[in-house]
Amino acid sequence: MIVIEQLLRQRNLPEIFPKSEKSDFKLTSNYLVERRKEILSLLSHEIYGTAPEAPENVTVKKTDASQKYSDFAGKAYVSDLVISFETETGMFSFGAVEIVPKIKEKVPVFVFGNFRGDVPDRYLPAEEIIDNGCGVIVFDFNNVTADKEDGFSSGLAAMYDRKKYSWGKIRMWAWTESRIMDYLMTCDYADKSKIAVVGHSRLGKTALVCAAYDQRFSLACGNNSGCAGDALTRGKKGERVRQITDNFSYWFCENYRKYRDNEENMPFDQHFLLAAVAPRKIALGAAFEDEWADPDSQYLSACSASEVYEKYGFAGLVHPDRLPVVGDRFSGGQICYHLRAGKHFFSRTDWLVYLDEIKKL
Ligand code: GTR
Repeated sequence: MIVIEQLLRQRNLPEIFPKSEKSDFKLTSNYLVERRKEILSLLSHEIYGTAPEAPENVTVKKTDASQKYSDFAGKAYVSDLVISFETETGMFSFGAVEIVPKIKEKVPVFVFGNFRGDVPDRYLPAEEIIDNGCGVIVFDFNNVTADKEDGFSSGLAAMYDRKKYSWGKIRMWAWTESRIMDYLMTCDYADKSKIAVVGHSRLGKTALVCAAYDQRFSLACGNNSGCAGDALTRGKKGERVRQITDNFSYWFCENYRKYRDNEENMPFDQHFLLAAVAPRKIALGAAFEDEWADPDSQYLSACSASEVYEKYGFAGLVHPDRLPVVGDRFSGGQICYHLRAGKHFFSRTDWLVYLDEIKKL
């Protein structure tokens, strides 16, 4: 791996396992568990913010919605869900749509934060998901808290004191996906060992953050997640900490701003986020024309996080000694990376990869 090793050296990344510990590294599961906790607290402190404890009870009101949307030629149960839980200042509820194929076996399920509540949607090929024997619970992230700078006054953001929890909105959406997981744990139709979290772009960042903190997810699919998602920040092209915090500072905790034009001083990089998902599966989608996200930096992040998977005794990203080209799909290990042609978008091509990966669990 001469080429890739050299490219990684140029990025000057912080080590997931600091040197002193590495030299007399003992492969104890306890060490890996402790290091994951340290990485998560670093990510909470420096980028995504801290979140409240999970609520004790999550209740769900379910109503048939097969007429409202479609039941896809009678192939699926489609329901509106209202998901509720107690917060520090009262009850909070948000809506989602559940689509479950009418088959006898337990099914793999995607938790999907989307930009809209439409079913199907240009980012949600619902019938194809059903035909692949999978279920999906989709929600409009604006129903949780608005995707705008509003002084944390909308939805879930308004329910908690931000002096107590430093979470930005990415962490809020991710935390909400865990509330959907709370519900899924009670569903007979769901194969609990095959639950994935998936999202595109800002919601791809969210999906990775969700799976990093919540080990009940067996697969995290980050589509075109880029800056503050899967892509390495050091040496990144396109969007960097300055741009993302200029436009979307409310996605993060305050501390992230310290790294504007100062990325070399970050005590982490985005491979730490992937490391916190290990040894569970990750599927990363990149698009050739998506220079803002930077497909090479997405790929190198996966290469570098592979070290952690190896410590757990698995292969991470199985890849050749070169940068990716259009059409590449590396899915031989626990990390899958694909680079498709075209622009920043959540396309059917991407979904077909994630469907393969969930079915392989
Ligand atoms: C962009 C943002 C990216 C990405 C994208 C999206 O404007 O700079 O980080 O999240 O939005 O969510 O579509």
